[in-house]
Formats: sequence, structure tokens, C-alpha cells
Amino acid sequence: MKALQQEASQCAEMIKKANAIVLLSGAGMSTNAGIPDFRGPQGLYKRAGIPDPERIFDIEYFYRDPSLFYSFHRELLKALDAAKPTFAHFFFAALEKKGKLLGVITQNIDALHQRAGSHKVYEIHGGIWESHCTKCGKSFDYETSKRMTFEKEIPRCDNCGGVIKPDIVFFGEPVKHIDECFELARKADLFFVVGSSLVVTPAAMIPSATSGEIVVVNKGEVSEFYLPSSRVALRVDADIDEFFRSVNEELKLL
Ligand code: CNA
Repeated sequence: MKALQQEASQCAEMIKKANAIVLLSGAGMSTNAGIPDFRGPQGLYKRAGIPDPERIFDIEYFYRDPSLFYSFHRELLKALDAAKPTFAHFFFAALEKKGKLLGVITQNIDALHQRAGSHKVYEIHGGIWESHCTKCGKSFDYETSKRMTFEKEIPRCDNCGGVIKPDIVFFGEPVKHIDECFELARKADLFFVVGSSLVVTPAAMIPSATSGEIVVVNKGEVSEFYLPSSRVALRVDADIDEFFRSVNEELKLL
């Protein structure tokens, strides 16, 4: 516990000195909100109980058989409906309000950063708020596509019968806003990686663009393949909300 407080104090000092903070968040940021991550011990890949669970978000597999994705997506939608932003989401929104944060780069599709009050959010893996027909391109809003997802095993376009796909970036599809995200990382004087195993590229490469100090907050393993370890000033292996509550005790942002 003492170690956590020391790490929190060190982090608070770094935040005090910083003027251009950037956050890269991953699924671990939202587990306390009730949305399971993929690769953590309680992650969706483990729960799915299927060999090679990465097929769920494989675009080629989706075109062959969308039912695997949709059986998974129904569970994710139920979790999203019940979710609320956690302390750490509010903490980073408060840093933006204070003028210290340049932006949030998120791999999450849950919109919890926006719901906590963050405005400068780059959803590099897209989101679930809009869906499109894979054949004619017709767009469907969140409520319509959600209703269709629960009504049918595979939701289909009322215009042409094509399969509908939410605007989540699948493996094999290009990520969004990537140039802006690298630019943001370059401008950062303090770069946070929070709740990410850093195994998904190109997101995992973004921290390498910063010349600022890096703070990694993640329970469990984080891939160091692309992480510039010489710039990692602090590595916290703890619960995200517990840690940022402790940082906030010093900063009193919330
Ligand atoms: P990941 O690979 O599942 O890694 C998450 C990491 O967070 C793991 O190392 C966990 O051990 C760690 N973790 C989980 N909970 C906590 C906690 N409370 N405190 C500290 N650490 C914790 O997720 P990444 O984001 O790295 O992988 C990228 C994928 C996951 C992206 O494509 C996302 O779209 C996708 N995803 C998003 C959501 C969401 O929107 N909330 C949920 C599940 C997956």
C-alpha cells in the first residue's frame, strides 16, 4: 500500500510540472465500469471459451460468418448499457478542464471518456454509435442497430438485405485518426498509458512518438515491444481507479 502511495505522489508531482498531457487508454480503463477487457484474467476472450477468440473482430471472418461477432456483441451491448464512467475517466476529464491535457486517445468503443466530460477524444478503434450496411452503405443509428441486433441473429439492412456492421474497427481494417494521434504524442510532455496490454498495433506504437516522460498504469503484463522503456518514468501495477484516487488526494482535482 505504501508503494502505491509513493507512486501516486510521484505521479502527482509529474502532473503538476506537465502542461501537455496525453492519455492512451485501453479496455482496462473500463473494467471497473462493468465492461470486461479482452485479455485480462476475467477478459472476454477467456469467457468466450472459443479457440482463437481474435476471430470475433477479424474482418475477413466477419464477412464469412457474422454470427460469431454478433453473439459476442450482444453481451457487450448489455454491459455498455449498464456502464457508467469511473473515477479515472472523471480524473482525466478534470485534467482537460484544467487546461493540462491535450487529448485522450482511446482504444475503447464505450464512449465513457465523453460521458465523463472529456471533449478531445480520439476513438482510434471507432465506436458503436453508428452502423453501416456492408453492401449499400446505408447508415443506422445506435438505437436502431441495437434493436435489430437483439431481434435477429444477424441484423440485415432493410434496404438491400446486406449485413449491418457497427463502425468498430476490426482487425484488418484501418484505424482512425492515426496521424493526429502521433502528432498529439509528439506534443506531449507527459504521456499516460492506462489499462492497455499494448499488444494491438498501431495503438501500441503511439507512445514511441513522445519525447515526454511515460507513465504506465496497468495491472498485469504490458508488452514492451514498441514501448520506449528508457522514457518510462513510472510503471504502476495496480488498480486504475485505486491509483488515480490516490493521485487525486494530492492534487484535489475532484
Ligand atoms: P486488453 O488487451 O484487454 O488489455 C487490458 C489490460 O488492462 C490488461 O492488461 C488487464 O490486466 C488490465 N486491466 C483490466 N482492468 C484493470 C484495472 N481495473 N486496473 C488496472 N489494469 C486493469 O485491452 P487493450 O485496450 O490493450 O486492447 C485493445 C482492444 C481492446 C481494443 O481494440 C479495444 O477496442 C478493445 N476493447 C474495448 C473495450 C471497451 O470499449 N471498454 C472492452 C473490451 C475490449
